[in-house]
Amino acid sequence: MAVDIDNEIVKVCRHFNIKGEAVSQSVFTDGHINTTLLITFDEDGEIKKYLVQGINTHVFKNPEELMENIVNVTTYLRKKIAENGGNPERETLTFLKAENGKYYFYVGDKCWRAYNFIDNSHTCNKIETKEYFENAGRSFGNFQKHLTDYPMHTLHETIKDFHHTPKRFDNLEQAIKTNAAGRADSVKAEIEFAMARRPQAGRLLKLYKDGLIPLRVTHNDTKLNNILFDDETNEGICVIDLDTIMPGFSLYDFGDAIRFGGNTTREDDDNLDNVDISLELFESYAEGFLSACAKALTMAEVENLAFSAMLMTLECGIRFLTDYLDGDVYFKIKYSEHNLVRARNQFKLVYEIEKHMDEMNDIVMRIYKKYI
Ligand code: ADP
Ligand code: GN1
Ligand code: MG
Repeated sequence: MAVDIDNEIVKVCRHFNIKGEAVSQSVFTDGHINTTLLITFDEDGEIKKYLVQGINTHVFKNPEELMENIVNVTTYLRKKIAENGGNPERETLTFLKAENGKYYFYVGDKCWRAYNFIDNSHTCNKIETKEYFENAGRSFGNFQKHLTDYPMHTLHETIKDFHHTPKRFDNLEQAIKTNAAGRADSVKAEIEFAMARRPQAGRLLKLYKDGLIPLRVTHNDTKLNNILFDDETNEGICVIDLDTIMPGFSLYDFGDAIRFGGNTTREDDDNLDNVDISLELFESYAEGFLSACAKALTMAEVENLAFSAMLMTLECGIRFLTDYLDGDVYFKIKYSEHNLVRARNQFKLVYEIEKHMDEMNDIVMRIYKKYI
């Protein structure tokens, strides 16, 4: 969406040594967390585009550690991409150093970063064709593969216990008790739906404790609009939104991608009749993902891919519901019931995934056997 040029944003750009005359500006409204602007400069006749992002410091409390993770990982990825004959300028993010020598800069209490805009690319909020989703699976599978040998212990935990589902249940319980926005009585059915599934929340953590699934370097926010697709080929070219790269389970990344992209409708469609799991899309993503990394997975990981789709959807629903109870302090909303609509949508999807769990497991096993 084009907006007038905001001189305050131009001033932010100057702190990142961006030169020239600002000629246009627009906003990306896809993300629920950061404030993302595209700003174009004319530098002596050469048009240059930059992404300038206001980091949400309510969510990411330590920008120093956040940017250390991201810069180290993108530097590492750049090498890997080049070694594999790819184009690092287009296939990973390149962050700009600010005048203070850091990759972020405070203007007042607002924290900013700037990076390359990847042109001739687009994001998707809803799958158009199943090939798209297979491409997305391949992108996230390759992302994980590229980071297999990354020194995991050097990563900071940018959001503590991000996918710790049992703790997400604890947070929900706390939000019900506190009832900050006075909404608890109006969501009894949603609370009951979630709480009935609490016994399943610790399953992946138990598998980890039993040594059956390993910690890996994971993205942790694998929604479809966190991949840039090439305008010409529709191939996934670049994985973006790297704020939550942390040690995690491969199943988090798989499940979260299905949660968003495997839904037959948008995450915030308020017509629950539209919400269903598309087995066709599930199969496409599993195909792309397993073609990239099947050999690296343990059997317990493979056996829980379908389950992870249920768990990550449940967890996200719980987070939306918790935020609704807290008075919408975490996710950006466009209207007052937005988080409730999102939570209901996710819970309907959980219900559908549960119904189709056996079929989803069969699909996984069939594809897995092709790649080992
Ligand atoms: P959030 O954490 O709020 O989701 P993102 O980093 O995902 O923020 O950015 C929001 C949106 O901005 C993305 O979904 C995408 O549409 C667009 N975007 C982000 N980075 C780039 C980039 N380097 N090139 C082109 N578009 C981008
Ligand atoms: C947020 O930043 P964005 O919009 O890509 C959230 C994810 C949720 C998602 C739900 C850091 O993702 O965890 O799954 O919304 N990111 C953070 O759409 O909390
Ligand atoms: Mg995003």
